[in-house]
Amino acid sequence: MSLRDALRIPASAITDETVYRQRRQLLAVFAAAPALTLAGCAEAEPPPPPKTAITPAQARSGFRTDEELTRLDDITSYNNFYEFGTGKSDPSRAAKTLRTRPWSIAVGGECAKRGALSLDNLLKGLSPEERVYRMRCVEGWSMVIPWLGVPLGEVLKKFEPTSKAKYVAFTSLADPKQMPGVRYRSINWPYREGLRMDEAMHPLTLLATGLYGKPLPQQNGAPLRLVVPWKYGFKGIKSIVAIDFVEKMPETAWHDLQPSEYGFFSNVNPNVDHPRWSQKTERRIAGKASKLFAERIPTRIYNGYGDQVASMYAGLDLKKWF
Ligand SMILES: Nc1nc2c(c(=O)[nH]1)N[C@H]1C(S)=C(S)[C@@H](COP(=O)(O)O)O[C@H]1N2
Ligand SMILES: [Mo]
Repeated sequence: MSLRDALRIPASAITDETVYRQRRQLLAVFAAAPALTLAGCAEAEPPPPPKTAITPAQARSGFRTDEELTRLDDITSYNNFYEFGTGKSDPSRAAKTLRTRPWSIAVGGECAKRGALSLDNLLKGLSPEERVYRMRCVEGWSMVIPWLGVPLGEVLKKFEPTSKAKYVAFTSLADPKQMPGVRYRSINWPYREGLRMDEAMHPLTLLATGLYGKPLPQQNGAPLRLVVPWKYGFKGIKSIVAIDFVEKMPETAWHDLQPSEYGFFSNVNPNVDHPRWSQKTERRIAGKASKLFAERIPTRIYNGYGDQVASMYAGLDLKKWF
């Protein structure tokens, strides 16, 4: 077990039976690792978020858009889901066999009520609502998608996060039996993502259960995936199996792979380029427009959701904390 692997175990995955063994492995790894490696892991923490309050009316103004919807066909056949291959058309073919029932999510870490929860219990008392969000991928394409889902904050509240919960860490399923892509080291599996607590509790952040009025197709992250409309698409982690409240900024799959290209915040920002290409414009995959020849349109800061989210980043240097 590498130091990386040892540190990646979500708190909720550590049961009484395994904790002793894992702690021994962890200690062995720490003992073997040169001091420099450990120092290198501890990246500087960003300044604490400003205390802001968003009114429900303000939030609701982000739930709709008049822009043309992306066709169901494109949403379900042009995907990124590396567990099923790195090609855009791989997931729509290979993910059909992913079993999404029964499904449970382990919720743990800094909260009063930890637990392994079934999907049905997790959503109890919450009826999915439809919200039309723009989604912007770091590769330069974007879609407009009618999602079905529940506000993530409503779900998280039930677990009573403690004052130590500064971030929320998410982990995807990584089952090589069902997910052929997991046999390749394209990503250090499992896929992981994270949000700052205020971002996770923000009313625009959706735990999506479906799209176009139907349950999520497997290739789009069934049965539950994250949708954070003001951030690049890769923050929208799919097929979530663990959620952990944590004190320190959690490691994320793309940052782990390429820290210079993918930051923790990943807010859509035309003024901060990806090191290998500009982020100033995007190609909207919508309506009948062809994917390849759609006109480029200017990308908006926070993907156009500035009214709803900019106050969370007041005073934060967006070039440093990209
Ligand atoms: N588990 C997992 N989640 C993931 C990914 C992935 O490879 N694995 N890809 C991300 C990326 S890069 C994007 S752009 C979106 C794509 O979502 P979509 O296929 O539903 O459009 O999912 C994100 N969530
Ligand atoms: Mo992406």
